[in-house]
Amino acid sequence: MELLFHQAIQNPSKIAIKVQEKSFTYSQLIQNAKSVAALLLNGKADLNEARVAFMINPGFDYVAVQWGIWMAGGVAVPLCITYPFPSIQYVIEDTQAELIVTAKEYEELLKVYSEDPTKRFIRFSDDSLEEMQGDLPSISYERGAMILYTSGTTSLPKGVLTTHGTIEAQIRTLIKAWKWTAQDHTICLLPLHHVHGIINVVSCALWAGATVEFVHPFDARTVFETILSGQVTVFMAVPTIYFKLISYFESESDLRKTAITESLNKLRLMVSGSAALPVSVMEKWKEISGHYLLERYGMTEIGMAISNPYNGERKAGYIGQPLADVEVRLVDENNQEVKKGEPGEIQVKGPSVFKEYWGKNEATQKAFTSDGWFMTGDIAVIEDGYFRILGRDSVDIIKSGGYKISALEIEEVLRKHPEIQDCGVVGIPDEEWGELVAAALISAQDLESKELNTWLRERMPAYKTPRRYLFLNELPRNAMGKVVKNELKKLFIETPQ
Ligand code: MCA
Ligand code: AMP
Repeated sequence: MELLFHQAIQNPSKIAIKVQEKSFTYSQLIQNAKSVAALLLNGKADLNEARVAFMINPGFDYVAVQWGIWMAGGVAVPLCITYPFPSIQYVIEDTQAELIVTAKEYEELLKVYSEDPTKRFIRFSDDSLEEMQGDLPSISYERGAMILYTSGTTSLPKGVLTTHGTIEAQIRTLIKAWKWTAQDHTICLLPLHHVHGIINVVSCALWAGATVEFVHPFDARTVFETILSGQVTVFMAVPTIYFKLISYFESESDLRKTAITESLNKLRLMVSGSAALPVSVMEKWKEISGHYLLERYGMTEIGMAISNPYNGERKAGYIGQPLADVEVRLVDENNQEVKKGEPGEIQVKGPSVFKEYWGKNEATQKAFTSDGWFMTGDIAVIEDGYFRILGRDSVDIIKSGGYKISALEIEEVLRKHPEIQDCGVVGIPDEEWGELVAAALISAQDLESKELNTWLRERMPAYKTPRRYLFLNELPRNAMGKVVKNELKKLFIETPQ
């Protein structure tokens, strides 16, 4: 990642990060990152890929700590700031994090680790950060750099390990495709425990010497206020955010609408991804902003792989064409390339593909073909040279608000509830969220959904908690006794709320 810092060093007095009224230059960022590295190294020459879990709000300190970990040779493990303790504990234990860095706000939540002699617990505040200088290790591309957690077809989330080389390849591809420059100014409103916020927004902007303005937590009014200030050039979000922005825009006065439209018009690029962009949202956004949203496709394991063009036609309902340096193919169930115009699974190869699922050799092996293609599980077709997603090969993966959620993970938690005998979780289509998590329950008595949600939120993140419940006497099953998820989906859709 030395090149990431190198670009930053070239623009020392330029504003790298803005958070509300505060601005931070590249030289402050580099200095603080070096001091964090020295603090983490604590006299050692190299962290040698020790996992460093950190829980810090999006902003200057977050980036300084992430860069500090990379400079010191550690593996960055960003903790989601809205997770309840059991979800955090899973990540810390699964990564066997040796160092834990926390902002003041999360000290209480993580305090059990301050008493753990096997871990170094660091209460982070930049006031306590002395200007430290020290030798930094030189780090080769193949070394591990980051672990991000993703839900899949197993009940427990998997850690996706990327190397310095992977991350650099992911950034370089996007810098080139979307023409990032030092003149850019972007807004970061996405969570920073996923690729979309970390790589596409923050890392690309800082690699290019641009400015990242943090708007956190997401709030439509603040987003429009920031855009109205006239500096923003690039904007990236998930479809749910565009949906929310449209709703807010429609509630504004005509005068405000005109002003917002004028300032949106001045941006050079607006991107949507992480979930399918409904054509209706794309069309409405075009009316409001004058922009054809650039829709692209990616995954935690591969970064971005397919994108509509920067110049050229952006097709509604399509994810575009393979990005430079990313090999993409569509295959049938025997891993044979499909004929022209036929649907197949998207498989990806190239330097931006992750190294392994952390500590899960079998899962890693299963995720790749014998000749090294990563199997995404997404089914697509190519029409007139553009890829169109048709669906996924697993009904157990749900995309809601851009978050990937495993139905199996939720079922496992629900089954621990003393009143629940059995359950089945599915995703049902929803205009705003893409899909909503819905749970069918078999219980001794009908449970209050409010109480159930309170119980669940102590055990899983809010965005994974079911939005709809259905109490049944039995679950629809096939002859083998397996729950038929498509039947369950139909039941939800047919049952009035
Ligand atoms: C929150 N709520 C939800 C969800 N999230 N309901 C259904 N589905 C969800 N996913 C509920 C909350 O529980 C709450 O309900 C109410 O909505 C408001 O919650 P809040 O947290 O305030 O919502 P928000 O701040 O408006 O959040 C919406 C959001 C957020 C900003 C769209 O979901 C978000 O940041 N999504 C982006 C996720 C992301 O970055 N994905 C990229 C993954 P109540 O009021 O009852 O409490 S990386 C990836 O996918 C690949 C690499 C790629 O291609 O990018
Ligand atoms: P994640 O594991 O959170 O990185 O989510 C990756 C998944 O998001 C992909 O496998 C796709 O199923 C989905 N995805 C990402 N971008 C798009 C898109 N533009 N259209 C449809 N699905 C998408």
